[in-house]
Amino acid sequence: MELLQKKAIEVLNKNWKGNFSIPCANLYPFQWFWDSGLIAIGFAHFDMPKAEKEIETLLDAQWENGFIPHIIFHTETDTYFPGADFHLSNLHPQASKKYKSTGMTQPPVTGFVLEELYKISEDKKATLEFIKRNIDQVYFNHEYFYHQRDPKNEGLVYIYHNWESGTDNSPIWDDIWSTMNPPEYTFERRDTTHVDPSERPSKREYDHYLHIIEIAKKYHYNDEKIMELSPFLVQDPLFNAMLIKSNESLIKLYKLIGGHDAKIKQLQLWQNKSIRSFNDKLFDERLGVYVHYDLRNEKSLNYISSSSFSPLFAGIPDKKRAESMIKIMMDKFGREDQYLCASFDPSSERFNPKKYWRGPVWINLNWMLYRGLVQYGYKDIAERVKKDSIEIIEKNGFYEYFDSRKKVHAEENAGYGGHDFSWSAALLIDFIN
Ligand code: 2M8
Repeated sequence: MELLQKKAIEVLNKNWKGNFSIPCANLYPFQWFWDSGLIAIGFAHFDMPKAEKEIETLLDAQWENGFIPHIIFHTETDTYFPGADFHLSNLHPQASKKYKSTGMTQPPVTGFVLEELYKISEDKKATLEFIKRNIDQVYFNHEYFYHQRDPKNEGLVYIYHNWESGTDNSPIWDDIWSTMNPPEYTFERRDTTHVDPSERPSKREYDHYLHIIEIAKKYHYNDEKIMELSPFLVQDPLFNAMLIKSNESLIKLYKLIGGHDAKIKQLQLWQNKSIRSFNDKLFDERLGVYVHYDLRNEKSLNYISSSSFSPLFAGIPDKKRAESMIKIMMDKFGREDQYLCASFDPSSERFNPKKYWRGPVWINLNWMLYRGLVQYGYKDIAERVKKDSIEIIEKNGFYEYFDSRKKVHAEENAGYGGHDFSWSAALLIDFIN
């Protein structure tokens, strides 16, 4: 285990660029929102100044309206498409003047990351000072979500692009692609020069991704216009669970700091409404798990994915519901010949164990699942998730995602996508400490 930890530290230090981290070389050469948060948790175990700097740099790119972008383009490299010249964040009048970025966001992990840093810290006083300096920006980000992304005032925020979900080519989005017919754009993909194309989204999928951005750009990334016109408008259980988990952390941290009653009261109001709506609207009684809701077409997207179980991490289901969800997870995803936890329902015909978010195991989702299972008292299953996560890294290395079928790991390298991947390293460190 010591050797594995040493290697993980090497990966993080290699991907550290002086004031932020890249997810991995070549494939992802900039700073990504939720990667950054999860990477900071890893650094906190052995280099707190880097953990703090990672978060400070992320927050430094916050827009004047509280929005935090999903990619911050710190350099000019053209090894990634679509880059800064495509996204053109400066179209938005309140965009950061200091950094070029995208005009979309990602799962809001920063609140709970601050709490993790505090828990890990051996110098709580100093870490609390760091939190004091930064927490209001995170609060401002939540305010943005509740004011700009919750048109029905339900406490559930929408995402307007699959890249905002973090689960880019999930089979769930296929239902939305079938409602669209974007032009066939001419562009040069860069991801498929770094990674086997069979492990990445298709060209036609990219047409859809670009088309949504073109619409948002046409209206200068104006939230109201996006809400009105984006063909993709989804209430995502993973995204909303991250927001709820982060709300809870902000409440705890503000209490610890003291003197922030108004903010605590507001967070509590958001939190109560969010949890109520989440349970009422996003739970599918027939499937017995949480699902996505397509706000544009007003219908549930009834599929089971690893996002369906992420509400456990945020303490959203009651005990009875949690119990039946975990049973479904074990029946469908937890067979002995499978590693926990595939990113999409292995019994579905849309499942693909090699293709990115269509089936492979992801360490970040496993880490959340592990925490959720521990919180609900499912120690044995939690241990299996942890053991599986460590084992697939030990066997293959710090890949971006891994085949969920155990037999493949016995025969060949079953790690896919980017290699020496930061959050796989960071969360491995957290798993074993
Ligand atoms: C993947 O997404 C990017 C776009 O954001 C891409 O494919 O180019 C996703 O796995 C996302 O969740 C992740 O944050 C990003 C960087 O690791 O890569």
